[in-house]
Amino acid sequence: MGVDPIAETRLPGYGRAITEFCMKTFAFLIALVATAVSVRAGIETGPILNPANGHYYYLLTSDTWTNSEAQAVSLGGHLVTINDDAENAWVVDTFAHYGNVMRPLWIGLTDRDSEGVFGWVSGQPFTYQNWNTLSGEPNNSGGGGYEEDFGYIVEEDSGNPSLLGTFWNDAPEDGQAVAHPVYGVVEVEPLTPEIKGNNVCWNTLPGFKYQAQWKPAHSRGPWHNFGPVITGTGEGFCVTDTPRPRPQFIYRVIFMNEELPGASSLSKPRRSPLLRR
Ligand SMILES: [Ca+2]
Ligand SMILES: [Ca+2]
Ligand SMILES: [Ca+2]
Repeated sequence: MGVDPIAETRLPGYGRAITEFCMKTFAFLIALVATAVSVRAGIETGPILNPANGHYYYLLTSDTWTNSEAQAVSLGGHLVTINDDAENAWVVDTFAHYGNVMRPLWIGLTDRDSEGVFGWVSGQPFTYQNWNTLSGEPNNSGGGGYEEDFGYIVEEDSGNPSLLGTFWNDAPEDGQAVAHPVYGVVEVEPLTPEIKGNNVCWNTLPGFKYQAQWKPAHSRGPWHNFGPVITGTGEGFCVTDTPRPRPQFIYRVIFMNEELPGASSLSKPRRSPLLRR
């Protein structure tokens, strides 16, 4: 006795082979899932309104610059374009210590296409700069023999006395050699409608409510709604069959919900630039 009869019926190595097959299959599936979810960074918080420019911002989970930009595009924007000191300060104040975590922040700045020629991934002109010149940034090197083609805002305490918080540094796209994990900041300009044929189209944000309006270009009269109130899905949306120009109508899109995150400072519905045919 003492012998397990079931064990005796097994072929030698059979159970191990099954186990190995299952583990390899499982590992393969895990790898597939990991590949699928690693394409985009996640969303840590947002959207948050910057009252100074009417743009909305998201803080992403720590990820590569490329995966962070992929999420930014899916949200209808890009990694943030810093246009001036005020926007740099607002981004730092809002996100660099979010949740009491010290965070270096990816911005939409890269020289991946042409070494040393930095530009905004949004396509906006590169005018304002805030490089950490004390350490010679952008230097394309952390001394590790790798390229540094992606810009980030340095955290308050980088551990390097010549690399100061709120200034910019260039880093490899995985953030290697940056002292802390790097988090993407997304900027979305929610109200940039266009006229396409007889349609007015714009990029919507999830959960935001919009109303398209028109009036004659030279009228002091009221705005008229056309089309229904739209609840954003994150996709582009078009209101069809705009009123025809006789002689000329103008159009705009307004936010309908004042309960938007961070929107309490708005005293009246936010509206888009006027569109003219
Ligand atoms: Ca900006
Ligand atoms: Ca570079
Ligand atoms: Ca650098």
